[in-house]
Amino acid sequence: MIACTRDCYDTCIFTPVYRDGELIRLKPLEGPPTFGFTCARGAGDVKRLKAPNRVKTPLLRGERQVVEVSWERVLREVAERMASEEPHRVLHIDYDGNQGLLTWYYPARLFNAMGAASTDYSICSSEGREAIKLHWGRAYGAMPEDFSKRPVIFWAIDAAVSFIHGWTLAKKSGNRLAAVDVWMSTTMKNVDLPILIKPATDVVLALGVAREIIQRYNVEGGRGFREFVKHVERYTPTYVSRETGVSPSQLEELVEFYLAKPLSVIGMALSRIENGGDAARAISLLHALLGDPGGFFYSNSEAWGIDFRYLRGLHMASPSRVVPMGLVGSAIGDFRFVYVWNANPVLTLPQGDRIATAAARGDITLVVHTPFMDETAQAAHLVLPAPTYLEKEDVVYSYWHNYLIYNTPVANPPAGSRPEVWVVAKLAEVLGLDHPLLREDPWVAVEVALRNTGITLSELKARRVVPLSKPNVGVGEVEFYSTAALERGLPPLPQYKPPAGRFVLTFPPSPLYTNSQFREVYGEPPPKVKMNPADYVSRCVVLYNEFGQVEVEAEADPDVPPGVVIYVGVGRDKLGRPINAIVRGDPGLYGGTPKLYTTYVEVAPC
Ligand SMILES: Nc1nc2c(c(=O)[nH]1)N[C@H]1C(S)=C(S)[C@@H](COP(=O)(O)OP(=O)(O)OC[C@H]3O[C@@H](n4cnc5c(=O)[nH]c(N)nc54)[C@H](O)[C@@H]3O)O[C@H]1N2
Ligand SMILES: Nc1nc2c(c(=O)[nH]1)N[C@H]1C(S)=C(S)[C@@H](COP(=O)(O)OP(=O)(O)OC[C@H]3O[C@@H](n4cnc5c(=O)[nH]c(N)nc54)[C@H](O)[C@@H]3O)O[C@H]1N2
Ligand code: SF4
Ligand SMILES: [Mo]
Repeated sequence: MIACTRDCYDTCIFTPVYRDGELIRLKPLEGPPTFGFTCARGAGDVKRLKAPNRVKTPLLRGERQVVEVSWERVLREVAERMASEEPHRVLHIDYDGNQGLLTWYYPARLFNAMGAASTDYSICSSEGREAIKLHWGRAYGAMPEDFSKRPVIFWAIDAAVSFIHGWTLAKKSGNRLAAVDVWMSTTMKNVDLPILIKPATDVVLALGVAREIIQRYNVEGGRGFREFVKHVERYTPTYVSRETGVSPSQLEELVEFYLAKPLSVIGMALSRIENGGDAARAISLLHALLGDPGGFFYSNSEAWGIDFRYLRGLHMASPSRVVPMGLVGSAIGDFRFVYVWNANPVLTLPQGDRIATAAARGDITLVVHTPFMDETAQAAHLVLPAPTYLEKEDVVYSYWHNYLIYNTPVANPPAGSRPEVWVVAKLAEVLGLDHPLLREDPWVAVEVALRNTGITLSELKARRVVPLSKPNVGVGEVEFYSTAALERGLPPLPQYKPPAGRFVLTFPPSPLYTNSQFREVYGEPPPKVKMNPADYVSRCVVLYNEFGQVEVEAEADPDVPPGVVIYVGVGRDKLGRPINAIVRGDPGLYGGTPKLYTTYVEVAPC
């Protein structure tokens, strides 16, 4: 069995199917957590192995052309250029292209051991996680089985597209479903109670619901309850309706929905939305009011006890500088050497295009370790070929379900490719870097990182798929008024700052891609936005703001309310420029995530 390592709630488990010794298909596990079905990417994975954009040998960009070189040569080049820069001018950018413990986490040890600069890993979900923790001390919560036991509300998540197993469990249960979104997404169209909300105003709606619950439900209170009651006083139905666009009668329906003790799926997207950390806090507190501390789900990545810091070597070494991911593009001038693995920052980070520009100008040396020739690899001076998850050994966890999986290769990697742990060990050797972090074998590091999970590595290797024990979230105290926040100089109660801007550009997921992956199978996402018919000005529009401009096709779509501009997926404009050239990078207050889903733009005909 093997688990999909993509950045996805579901972490599907498959049995490989072979014909004449060759992998032809991945068969989804019939039981939990995969229930016999998967997504378009899971179904297309095998095709991707031999895609024309696979990187098969190390590449060196010369003056005029890209040439294939040996590993020995490429490692020497990387090491020489890296060693010639001061550590704080060396930046590593890695994210969740593959969620394996060895692929993603362990390799950071090389850079931490040398005191290089790191990002803060904030691009996706840290804002909401840190925000919820201010009240609960944890951000994890409900488990897969809870999805079929009670009504479910999908708040700021198009689960029918991005979280197909959670969505299907809820849908098949026959329980009532609700959703809160800024447009009529697939999820919104398929729930009993769809609540269309103005962008970035979710915290107001949640506090408005809180006010109503307090007035008619026998709330027992808890630490800081009185301050909270006072705080929500001003979130009257009239105020809620004015700010959010949700009518008092819809608010009433939502209150009724909450009184039935639903499960709240707090979309990680709230991390990327203005006031979104505050919204996540407020939604989680509704479950405190209802006396139901296990009633919300955000991300369970920290529920299993895996020591990610240990894998990265942060128990023993620290980066010389930490850059918020949203500011990497604008701060690229501070660096001279950038090493990327497991991410495609030129396309996926705010103003990530500046990384490519800096590389083209020779301001930085850019090195990329990847299985695929993505935008970042195309901009790189040195490209190192990596095996995909189907071609290497790893340990995989999920941020939703509690299965831990030992992956072993089900296909042969390109002969010239090397896994991440091999590359960092070799680089340490060529650099002459002798550090205890790098002397520890990667598998020993995994063994130690799993010590608090209740399972040993040898047990995992023998059983291959192991359900980890679930934390008891039914107990433990909540702080309505967060003293943890006060200590950090943060607002103790969820705050609201009215959004400002005529048009908000936002990004729902596409069923065909995971972030920037799978374009070799399904083609490029169309460079197109959807807008309300009343906002439609032309078939081709320029979206612009203080960061720059992009040119895209426009489509009038009544599913999109006025003022909202929808770009599906993570892609480029008509001229090939990353859409992210114009998204916001300013970090969120709690966990640093940039508010890219609330990007203010102006719209003009081309
Ligand atoms: N098919 C597919 N699945 C994926 C991914 C993918 O790219 N494709 N990406 C994976 C990754 S990396 C992640 S982090 C998760 C993403 O999952 P999440 O981040 O949890 O949410 P999404 O499903 O992307 O949907 C975000 C929704 O937020 C809505 N939205 C935008 N602004 C606002 C607002 O102000 N308020 C409210 N209420 N809603 C708003 C958007 O319209 C969209 O429908 O999915 C993972 N799964
Ligand atoms: N405009 C816009 N921007 C977004 C988003 C959005 O919705 N809209 N979503 C944001 C979110 S939620 C996230 S999580 C980020 C995701 O940002 P990224 O993590 O950068 O996105 P991915 O496309 O998942 O990563 C793809 C890259 O991972 C690498 N990769 C895959 N498997 C492996 C492997 O086994 N080994 C190595 N070495 N490399 C591998 C490949 O180079 C591939 O190109 O993007 C963010 N940016
Ligand atoms: S991308 Fe998500 S739904 Fe698709 S195969 Fe991977 S884990 Fe499953
Ligand atoms: Mo993400």
